[in-house]
This record gives sequence, structure tokens and C-alpha cells, in this order.
Amino acid sequence: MRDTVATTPFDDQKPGTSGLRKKVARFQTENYLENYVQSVFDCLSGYEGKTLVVGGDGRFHNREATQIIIAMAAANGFGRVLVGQDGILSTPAVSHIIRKHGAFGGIVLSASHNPGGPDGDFGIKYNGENGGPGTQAVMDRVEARSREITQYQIWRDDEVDLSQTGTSKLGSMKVEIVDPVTDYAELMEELFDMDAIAAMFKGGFNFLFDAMHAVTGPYAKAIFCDRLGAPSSAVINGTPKEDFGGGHPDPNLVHAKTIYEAAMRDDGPDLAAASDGDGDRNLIIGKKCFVTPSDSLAVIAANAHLVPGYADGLKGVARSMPTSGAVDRVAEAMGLPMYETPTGWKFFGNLLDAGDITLCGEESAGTSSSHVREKDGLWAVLMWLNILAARKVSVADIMADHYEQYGRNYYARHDYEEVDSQGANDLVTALRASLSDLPGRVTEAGTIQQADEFAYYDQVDESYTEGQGLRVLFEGGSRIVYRLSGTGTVGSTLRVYIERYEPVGGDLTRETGDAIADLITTSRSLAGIERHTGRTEPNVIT
Ligand code: VG1
Ligand code: CO
Repeated sequence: MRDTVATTPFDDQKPGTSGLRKKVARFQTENYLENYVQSVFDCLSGYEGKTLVVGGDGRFHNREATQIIIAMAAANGFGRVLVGQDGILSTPAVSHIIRKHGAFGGIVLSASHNPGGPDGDFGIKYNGENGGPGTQAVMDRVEARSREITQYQIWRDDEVDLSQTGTSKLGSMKVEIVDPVTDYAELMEELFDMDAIAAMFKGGFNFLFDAMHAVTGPYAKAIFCDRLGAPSSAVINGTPKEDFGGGHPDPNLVHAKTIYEAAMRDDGPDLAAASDGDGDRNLIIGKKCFVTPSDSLAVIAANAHLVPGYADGLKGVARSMPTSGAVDRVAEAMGLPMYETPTGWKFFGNLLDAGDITLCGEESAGTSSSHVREKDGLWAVLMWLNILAARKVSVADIMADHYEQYGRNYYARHDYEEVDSQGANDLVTALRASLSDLPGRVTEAGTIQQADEFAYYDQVDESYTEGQGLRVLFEGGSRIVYRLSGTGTVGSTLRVYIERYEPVGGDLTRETGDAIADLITTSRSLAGIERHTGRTEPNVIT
């Protein structure tokens, strides 16, 4: 039976770079999730009778939230929901299922790499019919709507059994519970030379994947072990847990330390990889060779033609502004258009839809292509495996070759997490005010050439996005970028992105920390990080 429930608005439902993210307790507030979901539905038109895809990364509150969304979809007039079994679907799988089944859109329940459990974070994202994050225009409308909502519609009847695949009905809406892996695995089968990868595994290639107790466990077991023949020990932490086993499902050198340490051993894996909470990020580590996400994007661009799905070449590439310029060098050498976008996947979506690019990525370990409209962790790992199977050399050899051909972008991101928001905002305000005084200033890291604030004009939808990061460029091509995170849930997170380009012929084998030491010092003094935040060191370096 359809029920209309009176409600009052919340004032904190502003979607950030990647949907709405809050503490679980906030999402458990009466009507909190319902208000947001109804706000989304209220801002869409023409979905009556159409399909909505629903799934999440399995974190605490996933099941309850899935039931609520199904019941609200039924009451609001959707024709069908496609739901992952047990409420599980990775972000790239949702994107693919929307596209493959011609759905109206989808809802992903995840706070990505943020910790889970009753005291952790929860999140919700809306994706449109192209399979990508809701456009800025839609998300702005949703936020406005969330401030004036007075009622929502929900179906009050039996709950749906999420544990069995199959079809049932809720009111007049069809409910289809689908295996979360099948469609996605078929897509990977189309893109990659699975036989070559399987042969490489059979020949003794040692592969290790850390699913971090998050959503990729079932996908990784099905693809790497069942299809490609890797031993079951190749996938660790492969069972999704509501609290991710107490860890942060963030595939970086801090939180995926186990595989990093394994890869640094003589008898360690030839390729170690990990993905995040919702399966859209990737970490790539070769034997004794960590690959920065920015370098990974560049290597994938340079070698994509070796992979069947990209044998015809790339239309163009894109990177987010803070991502290093490594891929720019490849694009230049290959004569490919290169686009620089603000942080977040929705900007890539427009370029992909317009057919301007085939490949895109971010320094935050997100890489993907035109096969979906989200970043895709397992896809990136398969790209590397396919490239390694085709080139038959080690990751370290691939990197050394790459640097010799294109030069090297030494790169690191320093995160100052959970700092006082007032201090972080003051830092940005002060730095912004000083931008015009910076050119010509001599620092420990050299002379500043240019300083500005990044803004982006999207040629596809003609939108203009401002305030996307403060950039300080040095003579010689080094760069420091400052940005406040849009995905944290406690205080503010200041991200400082540091980069030095070493051209071909220069010293390409330095330790990153040494190569950028002067820039690190300058990054702190230039912005007065200690003065504004009380911090002398970042707490995460990636
Ligand atoms: C971070 C990353 C950004 C990424 C976003 C969503 O955003 O820096 O590159 O697109 O997370 O990733 P921010 O605003 O905190 O820097 V995920 O894996 O949450 O979907
Ligand atoms: Co993610």
C-alpha cells in the first residue's frame, strides 16, 4: 500500500564530489535517507514505468537502506528495480548495468573509501541514464529540493528477500534480484585477452589482490580465480564485511600496507593490487615497484593498443587537474587530444558521452575508459595484467622504459585530514588573496612562474565550474596544488599535490621523497599550513 509521509527538511543534504556522505548515525535519523531519496525522485521526470538500478558496497546500513529505496521506488511509480543480490553492487557494475539494461538511472549506496560500521560513514549517489554521476544541474536541484521537502512516498508492505536472485513484485513494480557479478564479468570478457592472462598465470606469474573486505571480493574471486585460474590465495580479504574488518577500504600505501610489504619482498607477487569500498579505485604495485596512479594512467594510455578492447587506439585522454602531467606527455607523443578537468568523475562523463576521449583518470587511484561512466578498479587491474601478458616484461621494466621515453613526473599527495574547518578555510582564503603576488617570488623550490585558481568550462554542456584548486607553478614545470576535499565527513581535509617533472636524460631513478623534498618544504611555508591548521606534517601521503 502506498503511504504518503509528512516530513521536515534537513539543512545538511548538500551532495559533494561524490554524492551525499555522512556518519551512519546521521543516515539513521528518522526520514533522513527518505528525504534525500524523495528529493532525487522529485527532481527527475519521466521515470514512470522505467527501471532503477540499486546496490551498494555492503557496508553497515546497506540492507536497510536498500529496502527503503526499493519501497520508495515502488511508491513513486518506477516500473522495475534491478537490485544486486544481498544489496551488493560495485559502482562500476551499477554504471554498466544501467547502460546495458537501458535503465533510467541508479542509486549506489557507498561512502567509497571511507570507513564503515555503526560508527563509520554511509553514503548515497545518484547516477543517470548514461551510467555516470548525476549532472551538476540535477544535483543542484536535488540539494534545493532537500531544503523544502514536506512529504515522501513509500510502499508499506512485505520486505523484499534480497538474498535470492529472481523476480517478484512490490505493488505494480517488478523487483529483479540479480547476481552482482554476471553482467560485469561479461563486459570484462569482451574487453580483455582473458586467455593470454590465464596463460600468464599458468606460467607462474604471481598475482595478489586485496579486496579490503569490501565490494570487489565476489568480483575478484569470479574473474581472477574462477575465470583466469589464479589460486584462491591470490584474493585476500575477499568477503565483504559491514565494517570492512575494521579497516579503511582505501587502496593506498597506508591502508593496503599488507600487499605493499609483500610486493617489496624478493619472493613477493609480480603484481599486487587493491580496490576500495565500492570498487571504483585501484592500487597497482609491481615487484619492488610502486606505480603512482598518475603514472598508471600514462602507462595505460601508452599501452592500451595491446588490449583487444582498445586495439583501434584512443580518441583522446583526460585527467583531473591535480593529477600529474605524465599522461600529457603520452598524449602529446601520440597526437591525442588531452583534457584537464576538475576533480570528480562527472566531468569525464560528458567527454566520454561526446566521444572526445576513450581513457581518463585521477591521481586518487581512479582510472577508467568509455566502457562505463565511472572509474573502475578491477578494469584497471585487468588492463595492467593484459599489458603485462602482452609485453612479457616486469612492472619495473615497463616503468623504466616509460620514464626513458617520456621523462618522469615525481609526484606525491599530502593529506592533512580532519583539520579544523575554520583554519582550513582561512588558509585557502589567505592563499587565494596572495595569488597575484606570487609570480616572481623565489622559494626553496625555485622561482614561482604563475599562480591561479583552477576553473573549468565544459564545452559539452557549457557549464562553468569555479574554485577547483589553487595552483602554484614553478619555472621548470614543478607544481604545488592546494584543494579542500569534498568527501570527508569530519572537519576538513586539506590536500596538497606536489609534482616535479624530470625530463628525458635527467635522473629518472630517484626516491620520490628526495626528488620533491624542496617542494614539500615550500608547500608548507607558502600556505602557512602549520599556522592555519596546527599541523607540521600530513597524516597520509600517497
Ligand atoms: C576524492 C578524490 C577524487 C575522487 C573522489 C571520489 O575527492 O580526491 O579524486 O573523485 O574522492 O572518489 P576529494 O574531494 O575528497 O578530494 V570515490 O572512490 O569516493 O567515488
Ligand atoms: Co570509490
